[in-house]
Amino acid sequence: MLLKPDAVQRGLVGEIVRRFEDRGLKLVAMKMLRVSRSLAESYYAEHKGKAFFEPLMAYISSGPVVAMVLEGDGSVALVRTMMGKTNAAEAEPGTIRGDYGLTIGRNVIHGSDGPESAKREIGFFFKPDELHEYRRIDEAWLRE
Ligand code: D4T
Repeated sequence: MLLKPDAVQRGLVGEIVRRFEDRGLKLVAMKMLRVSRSLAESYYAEHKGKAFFEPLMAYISSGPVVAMVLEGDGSVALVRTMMGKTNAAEAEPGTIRGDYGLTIGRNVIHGSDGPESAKREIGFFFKPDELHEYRRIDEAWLRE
């Protein structure tokens, strides 16, 4: 997941991380960094040539972001449900974008859309030894 520059600028990092922690997802890596133009182009390569590509490049590299890796049962789908629709204007209240976003171009957060993209995206931001293996003390109480 990536907390985009607007999440950082608007002081939403703690609130968003809290939602995932409260839900029971395990935080296994976290880093603040500035996304370079070349990293942004690789990350969003599938969108190159589209009308929103240049504004997206400018936005994502406009300030620091927070990258993180969350682990848990069905975490990819769960995170996407909690984020809400890509276009924040259509996101349901109660979702992150539905509570904190107003438009598609400032939609606060990114989450991988599947295990393969998660693997690829984790590789952009983290070395293998930056992913931590540990047990949360409440793990026994999160599932039957
Ligand atoms: P992110 O990457 O933010 O999780 O978005 P999604 O994975 O849900 O959506 P996406 O790849 O389709 O879009 C990537 C990114 O581009 C912005 N965007 C997208 C935009 O500014 N205008 C648009 O019309 C679209 C389709 C928002 C997210």
